[in-house]
Amino acid sequence: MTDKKNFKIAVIPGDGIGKEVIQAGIQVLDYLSKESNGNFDFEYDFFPWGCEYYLENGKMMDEDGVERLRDYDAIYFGAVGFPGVPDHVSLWGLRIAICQGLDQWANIRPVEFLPGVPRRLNHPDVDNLNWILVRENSEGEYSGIGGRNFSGRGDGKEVAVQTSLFTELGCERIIRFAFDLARTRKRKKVTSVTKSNAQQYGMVLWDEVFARVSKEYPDVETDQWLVDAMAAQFVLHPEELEVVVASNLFADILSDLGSALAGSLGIAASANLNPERRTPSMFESVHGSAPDIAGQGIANPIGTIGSAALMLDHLGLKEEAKQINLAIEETTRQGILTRDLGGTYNMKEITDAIIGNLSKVKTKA
Ligand code: GGG
Repeated sequence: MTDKKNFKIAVIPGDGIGKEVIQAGIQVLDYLSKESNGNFDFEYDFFPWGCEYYLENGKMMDEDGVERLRDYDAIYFGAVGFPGVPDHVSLWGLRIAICQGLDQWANIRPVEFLPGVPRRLNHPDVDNLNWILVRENSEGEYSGIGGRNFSGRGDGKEVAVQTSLFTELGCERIIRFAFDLARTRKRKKVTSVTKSNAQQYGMVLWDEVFARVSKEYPDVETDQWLVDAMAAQFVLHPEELEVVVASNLFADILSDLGSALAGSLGIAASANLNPERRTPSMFESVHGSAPDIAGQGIANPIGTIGSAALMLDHLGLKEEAKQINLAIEETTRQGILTRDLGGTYNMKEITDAIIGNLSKVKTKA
């Protein structure tokens, strides 16, 4: 365990079900800190940023928001996006502003097949599947470079340019991260995903960097796929997947596919990491704000609680991180499931069950 005992966490519930699931995650964190008998605790500062904040203040977060987050040990994030604010405004004004502003360049998104969850995937070894997506989180298709021409070409003749940015440094650091991660896994394998037949500049650079870096990891198996074929591989041969590294957009799409195959987007956790630890990392479920079910108390908290486990692991509380994951598994094994997984339980019931299972699984963690 880490020497540090008091962790300062910036909490950004954000929008929609983000506000609900983040409370479930905090309940789990508080339970663990209480049970630690003073070994560690969490001090939370809540930030009201999000779409409501935008409607009142004309901005998704304060101007100095990124700077104010710098001194925290971690950021715990709910979700962003709500009707009334254009999605590109809310996403760029909050999540991307933080990820890019704090150089959280590695986004990891484990795909976990939990026991007791009805799978969408028909695979003989479905119970033993799990893999991890490594998403480049600072550039690629999310470079934000481009523009629209409003110069009066006439109706129906507007032009928009959206440029992807691939730098050798950006490619190298994420590819190296994926190889280092693969070395910690049972099967040491990295799959690189691009579309370099069609994207002949940036993604060819990515491929070249992948080939160069892979030479330094002779103990790690490699393969390379085009993103369309990789989408099919997720369904047809998921047993071949271990660590999958891809650009910002491609890994975002593939992680939704992976978690849907495992049962639901509601169970997918993620971490936006600054691996050098120069800045705080941010932990959030993969799912968005789900306005259609917001405020009803029926959202699945597993993705957000699983993200708390990734946060504890990052903070050095490895046993407690494992304990959370085992408690989640135990809960789904017992058939305690939200509606997205075919169950009838609400968010509070699932959260209480996970907390109830934390002590049960403690000795196994
Ligand atoms: N909790 C994740 C979340 O709110 N995601 C909203 C979203 O649209 N994200 C887009 C992205 O991650 O690229």
